Amino acid sequence: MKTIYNSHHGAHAATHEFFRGRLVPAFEIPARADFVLQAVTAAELGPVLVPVDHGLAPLTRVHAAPYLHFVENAWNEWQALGGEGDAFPAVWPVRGLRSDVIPTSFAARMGLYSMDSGTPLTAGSWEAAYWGAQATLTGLDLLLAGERSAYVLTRPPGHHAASDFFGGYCFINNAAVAAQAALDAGQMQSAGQLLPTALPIQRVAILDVDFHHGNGTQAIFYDRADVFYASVHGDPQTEFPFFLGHADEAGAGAGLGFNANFPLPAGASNEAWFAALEAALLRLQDYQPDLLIVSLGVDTYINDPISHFLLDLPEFTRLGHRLAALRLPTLWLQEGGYATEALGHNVVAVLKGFQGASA
Ligand code: Q9C
Ligand code: ZN
Repeated sequence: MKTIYNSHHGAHAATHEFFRGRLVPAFEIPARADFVLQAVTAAELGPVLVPVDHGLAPLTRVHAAPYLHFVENAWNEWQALGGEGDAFPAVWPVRGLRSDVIPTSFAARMGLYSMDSGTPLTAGSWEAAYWGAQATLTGLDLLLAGERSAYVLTRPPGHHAASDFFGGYCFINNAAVAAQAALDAGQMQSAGQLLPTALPIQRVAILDVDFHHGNGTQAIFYDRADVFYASVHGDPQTEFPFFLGHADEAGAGAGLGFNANFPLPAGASNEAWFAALEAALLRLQDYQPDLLIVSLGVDTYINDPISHFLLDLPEFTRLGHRLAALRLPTLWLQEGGYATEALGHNVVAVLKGFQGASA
């Protein structure tokens, strides 16, 4: 399996984040990807490639242009204002306040385009997130050319980012960018505008196994039938992102029936986790997707510092093995996982489990 490594990830390097209203050392740090790269290399998973630039257009297919423009320029705005250290939002247009008039104030726009104060905006946030999306698109290209799977090693993660806001450490929703680009490639193919590739894609499934619900991914495709989203995650009653991810969120309009959430209580057993995964996979197989995108968060790990599931190496291997049995072209995207030193071993266990079972 090839790895596409976002070699720009280190540009996004926060020292601190707000956690329950206090500044604490950041969890989503460059060392995460460094440890994964080390483990992928040591395990000889396969060649490691760098991203090819596909430009901004594929990002604008799932993100609002004014939002992308804001994130791209936010650090310069913050610097021009004399901002010291990383930038954080502190005020949001919640119920009854207006979000149709866009204030000129930088602080106000930080709030308008975000969902939480736990996501520091740093000097290189845009660079890292932009190249993460490019790494994702480069991985998709490999699948479109007929490869069985590819792993995108990137940070910051993506699944909490919605069309027009960042949050949960995420700026660009890589899973959404990939799903949309795959459908767009399928469209061009049926219109005869592209050389036929191995895969004509009309239906994409996103399976999100990160500990946290992927509110951004769900929201982007909520009213659509061409992307099925399924997630197993900590119950939003007690876990971030709190305000989305309940079991009754089934999709809306044309998308009704194409969203499936499987929340589990904090501390859920591995047996319960795999039972939820099976329920998600039943739905996913019913959908008969042409392509599988996995939002691979390994913050389900028993020793993760901010999450509360109990998976360990054998369970990660089992996950990879199980997903191989779906026999689908599979794009793996790195999302969360904050037990930094174990991160690489956990990811490699999943991917080796997949590869072993695919061989
Ligand atoms: N004040 C991912 O795993 N932090 N994001 C909660 C509560 C948010 C995790 C802080 C955790 C986001 C991709
Ligand atoms: Zn997570």
